[in-house]
Amino acid sequence: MTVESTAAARKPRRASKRTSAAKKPQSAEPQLVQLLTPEGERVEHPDYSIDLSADELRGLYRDMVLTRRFDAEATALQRQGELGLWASLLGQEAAQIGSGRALRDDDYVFPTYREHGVAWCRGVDPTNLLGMFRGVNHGGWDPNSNNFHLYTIVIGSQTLHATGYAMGVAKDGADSAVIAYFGDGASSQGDVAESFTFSAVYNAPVVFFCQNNQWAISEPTERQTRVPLYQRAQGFGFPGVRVDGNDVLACLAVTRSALERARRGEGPTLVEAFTYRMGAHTTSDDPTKYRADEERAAWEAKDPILRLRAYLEKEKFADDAFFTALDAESETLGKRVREAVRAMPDPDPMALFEHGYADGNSLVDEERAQFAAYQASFVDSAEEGK
Ligand SMILES: Cc1ncc(C[n+]2csc(CCOP(=O)(O)OP(=O)(O)O)c2C)c(N)n1
Ligand SMILES: [Mg+2]
Repeated sequence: MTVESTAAARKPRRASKRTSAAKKPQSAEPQLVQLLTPEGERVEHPDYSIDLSADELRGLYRDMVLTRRFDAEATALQRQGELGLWASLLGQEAAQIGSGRALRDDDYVFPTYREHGVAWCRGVDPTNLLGMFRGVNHGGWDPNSNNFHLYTIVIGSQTLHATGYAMGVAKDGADSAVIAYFGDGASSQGDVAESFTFSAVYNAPVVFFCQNNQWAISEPTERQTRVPLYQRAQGFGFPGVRVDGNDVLACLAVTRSALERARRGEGPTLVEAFTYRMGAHTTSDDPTKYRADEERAAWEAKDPILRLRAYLEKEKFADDAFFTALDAESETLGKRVREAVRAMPDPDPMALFEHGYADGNSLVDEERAQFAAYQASFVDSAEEGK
């Protein structure tokens, strides 16, 4: 190696045209489907309309407020050492409640690890979401009771599960639909591309709901794609649409339309919900290390809950008594979750080996025996000390 090349190698790497993430050209920024502006003004969209009663609108608001309260409680519980980890959905309430409320009971959901709002819509008790994060169970709910699959941490893999399930639904001749949630980062996974291919060619009744929350831990969306994510669908032969992910009405309308399309046997749709992760990736992450405060502030102005509240107040769809009662309900929920988590019994350590294989497995049997011996070694030393 020459002196020059060594010196060059030591220089800090400057972003070059080749390595830097290209700034997206303005023309590549498409219009979002929006039915409620950040200021809480109702607007119409030529392809998506929605007509909800005041009661239904208050219902969506209540769902978002209680989900945010639950999420805040879980974050606090992690900080108090009651949970090992928590992945907050702060900022993504509209994307999750809008899409979650578009579903029918017989539809099936394949979530990631952040879909607490969708779980809420499915009727999964929020306390059940916390067992895995406390480390006392492997999941915490029966997926088939609410047609809500267990949380999936292997990024993107649930899109394949959803596609396979949807192909099965079609073979059964049912008119249910399937929805797979995933993130902007997951869109780079091979599994997601494979699920797009399979669902397209088999015309599977599945909706791919991508919450583009702008970040995959510390990687911005510019590192995942050169085109708006929803445009990926075109190359696979099915429609894609970008919706304002902080607008619960638009998320509901767009998801409903995609689900209806799936039910009619017209195949998959990609919905890109353009939103923002207001909090950290998980409680183990510190976003101040990689993103600017101004960015978060800009998104705070588009808060999904505040904009629906502004609309409810302006149209007099909700009064003070409603908001006060909801505050009280939120506190009751927080308290219930806190107490339930603290009361969760520690599992038998040997339960770790259960549920991996229906019919057992020799490797797991070996590991179980090793772990049993290890556990027993503690008992022995305690006995010896007596
Ligand atoms: C296959 C795989 N690779 C890497 C990881 C580590 N990991 C956990 S979350 C995450 C980022 C996911 O980002 P995104 O899909 O945008 O979802 P978000 O967390 O923003 O909701 C990564 C890389 C993982 N869990 N699984
Ligand atoms: Mg993301």
